Amino acid sequence: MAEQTLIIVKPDAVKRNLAEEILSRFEKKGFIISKQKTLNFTAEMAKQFYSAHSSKPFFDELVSFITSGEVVAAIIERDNAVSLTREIIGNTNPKEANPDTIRGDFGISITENSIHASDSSESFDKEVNVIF
Ligand code: FUP
Repeated sequence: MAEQTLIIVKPDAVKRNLAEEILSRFEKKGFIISKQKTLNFTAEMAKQFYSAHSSKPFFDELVSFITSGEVVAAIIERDNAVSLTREIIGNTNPKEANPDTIRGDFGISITENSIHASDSSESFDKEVNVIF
């Protein structure tokens, strides 16, 4: 059965004109893009979106980065969407991500790691309400 997840092409990748290439990787894997939107996060949205990390030492950096430029958000769907998407994006730290994953190929650093993807359907439900 089709499942939905949320991906966000982050400012580092949008600035390098990688959004189309990144979205096409998902289409090639059989995902349907059901909604897509280009936007700028406000600080308020960023704090809500990353609220699970609010006590972490990297929280301010995370908020500052995600609000630093345009992002491209998409709701994508296919069977097993959440776990397959996490495989396609790769390890949070691009230095540890496999080649052929999005973060392995395009990520610059653990903060500027090119893409976000929901890590569960509960996260998807929360995140989608911040963005769409
Ligand atoms: P992920 O789900 O792979 O995006 O990773 P996390 O939920 O653990 O982290 C959320 C975001 O925080 C990551 F995309 C990058 C950022 N982060 C840092 O900037 N520094 C860290 O040490 C860990 C995460």
